[in-house]
Amino acid sequence: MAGKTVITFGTFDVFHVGHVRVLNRSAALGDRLVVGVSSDQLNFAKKGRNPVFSQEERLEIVANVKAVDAVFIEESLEQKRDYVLEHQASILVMGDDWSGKFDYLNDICEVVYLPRTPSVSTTAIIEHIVGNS
Ligand code: C2G
Repeated sequence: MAGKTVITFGTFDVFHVGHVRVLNRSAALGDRLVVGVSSDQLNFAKKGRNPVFSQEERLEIVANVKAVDAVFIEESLEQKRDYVLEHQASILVMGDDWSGKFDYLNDICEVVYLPRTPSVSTTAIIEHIVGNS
């Protein structure tokens, strides 16, 4: 496959500007951007709550972002190596809340952590809507 493939992962629930920025910045690091969208089950395991939007809805939203070339469902955090190899990615991008956590994949790809957009999060949006802040 010609060019550099970038891969990134996330839940992308209640899609917001922090999400679109990390996707744009990820895409700018290569020629093709592939995104693993966390399954509902993985999200529940990580965060202890169900996402607002289902995995099919989140997948559809992310697939329709201009910077994104391909999407798939991420079933487990432990399968990162398989996903990187399967999609022939040469760069793995994660938000810096995961800093250092995926350095062990350095043998098969470059691992880049990007700073999060300040003051926006799915949790804050949900709290705002329910009137807690
Ligand atoms: N993000 C950001 N700025 C924010 C919020 C999120 O840059 N204010 C980024 C995160 O750093 C991540 C992406 O947007 O790169 C998706 O964020 P989440 O949906 O919160 O992703 P997460 O649940 O951490 O899932 O395999 C790892 C997981 O799937 C990552």
